[in-house]
Order: sequence, then structure tokens, then C-alpha cells
Amino acid sequence: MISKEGKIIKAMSGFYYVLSDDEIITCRARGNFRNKDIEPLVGDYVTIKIEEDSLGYIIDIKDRKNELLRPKVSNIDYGIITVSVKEPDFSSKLLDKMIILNEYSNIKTIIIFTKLDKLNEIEFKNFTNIINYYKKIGYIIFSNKDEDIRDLKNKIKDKFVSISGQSGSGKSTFINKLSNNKLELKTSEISKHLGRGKHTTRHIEFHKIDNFYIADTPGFSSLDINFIEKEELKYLFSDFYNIECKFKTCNHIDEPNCNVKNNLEDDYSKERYNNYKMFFEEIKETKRR
Ligand SMILES: Nc1nc2c(ncn2[C@@H]2O[C@H](COP(=O)(O)OP(=O)(O)OP(=O)(O)O)[C@@H](O)[C@H]2O)c(=O)[nH]1
Ligand SMILES: [Mg+2]
Ligand SMILES: [Zn+2]
Repeated sequence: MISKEGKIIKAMSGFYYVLSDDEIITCRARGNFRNKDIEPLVGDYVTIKIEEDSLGYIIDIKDRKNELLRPKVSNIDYGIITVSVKEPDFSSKLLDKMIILNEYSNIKTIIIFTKLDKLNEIEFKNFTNIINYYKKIGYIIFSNKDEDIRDLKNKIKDKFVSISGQSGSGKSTFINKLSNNKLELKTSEISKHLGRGKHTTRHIEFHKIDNFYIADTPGFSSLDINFIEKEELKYLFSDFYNIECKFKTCNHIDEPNCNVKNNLEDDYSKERYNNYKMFFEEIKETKRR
């Protein structure tokens, strides 16, 4: 029996695939992880033991640099979010929730807008305002066009990144494109009837492209952020993070002399603020039950 170090790059049907010295070893987790409420995550650095039957067992998980809750991946350098501007239609609420999850886990966000080709000229112009607002508040933004892909590849050189987003937003399509279609990850048309994706990708898996690793993940149709304390929520909105109000503890809801509320100059900051207020109320309601 030998012991090795490696990194989990894929999880599927109870098996973990551990990359160790350029070799991929199929592993099970030792029962005691599950007992202790520790679940190995794709992205984890692990110690494995290899039995005579050549199946590996994960016996130790190294401390994580970070951990994203949805999708469940660890030790990532950038959390890429794909957002389709049409089919499925753009939802600022879903985008803001995805950003909140990255902020909560202290993971740097890159936003990729997909399906811009489906917008007409006027729609595209309007959408530019949204893109510019997210840029203004500090997020890295790319489209899935060729020139942007070049810049993105420079940014994520030698990194481990994950990609998350609504089902049908084009995660797998985008990864195929990054690989110059060397990868042929399964993709499907969205359901025209429901306007949603079909949950084509079913597991989390890192793919090596050029000099970076990117994890394709299953899409979702809704996201729960109600595990966050409502007083914590304001720290996850980079647009209000540095604004000081009369009261240090201001939650920017209905306190007097609130500079966040007084400073909503452009339309899109109002949209973000309204999302904030809605999430705040949702969390409050959930905790009351
Ligand atoms: N017109 C257009 N279609 C796109 C674009 N990106 C993706 N699509 C299409 O959108 C559909 C869904 O793409 P997928 O890559 O399967 O989406 P996904 O995010 O991986 O979905 P799940 O695996 O279900 O989470 C496919 O039919 C793609 O061809 C784009 O930029 N423009
Ligand atoms: Mg997919
Ligand atoms: Zn305030």
C-alpha cells in the first residue's frame, strides 16, 4: 500500500478523481469524512492511500484557501460567472446572488456575458449601461467574443478557475470555445417552452486548457442566499462597501441620513439597491419562520 498527494479534479457518482503526478487515480472517500461532516470537494488537495486493488482512498484533506458553496468547489483563483443576456433572459437578481456567493467566499469574480449576439442594436446599447455599471463597481467583465477570450486567457494563466451560472447560460459552450473546440463537452438548446436550460452538465470537473484549469459545473435555476445574516449582506455589495452613513450600523434600509440611499444617482445603482433590499427582506422573513 502506498500513499500519495494530489488534487481532486472531478467528482461523480461517489467517486473522486485525483490528479497526482500526471496520473488520475479513482478514489473513494474514507467513511470518517462523512461522519465528521467533512465532504471532499473538487479542488481539494488530498492525501490518498492506494490499495492493492488499485482503488485509492482519500485519507486527508488539506486546509482550503477558499470554498465556493454553489457550485461546491475549493481552492479557486477566480469564480467566473456566465450570464446570458437572452434565452434564458437576463436577471439582475440572479447575477447579484451569484456575485454575493463569490464575495461571501472571498473569491474574485469574472463575469462573462453570453448571447450578446441575440440582442438587437437598441437592446445591445441599453445592455452596455449594465455592463459598465458592474465594471465601475470593480468586476472584471468579458464577453465570449474572440478578442475577449484572448484577454481572459492572459488573466487566468496558470490559475484554477470555476465557471458557474444558470442552466443554459452557455458554460459548457464557453469552455469548448476556450479549448478551440478540442473539448467537446455536451451542450443543449434551452427549452423554448420554459425559457430555461435543461441541466445538461451533471457533475463538476476541471478541464486543463493551455496552462489553466477550468471547472465546468451543473447550472441552476434558482439560488438560495438565506444562510447569510442580513446585517452581513451589505458587506457583499462592493458598491456600498465604502459609503459611510450617519449610523455606523446602518443597514441602508430605513435609517435616517443614509448615504447609500441618498447616492443612488444612476438607474442601475437603483436596480442593485432594490435587489439588496429585496434580499435583505427575504433573509429577514426566512429567519423569522
Ligand atoms: N446564440 C448564442 N447561443 C449560445 C451562446 N452561448 C451558448 N449558446 C447556446 O446556449 C445553449 C446552452 O448552452 P450550454 O453550454 O449547454 O449551457 P450550460 O450553461 O452549460 O447549461 P447546463 O449544463 O444545463 O448548466 C446551447 O444551445 C448553446 O449553443 C452564445 O453566445 N450565443
Ligand atoms: Mg453545461
Ligand atoms: Zn446607510
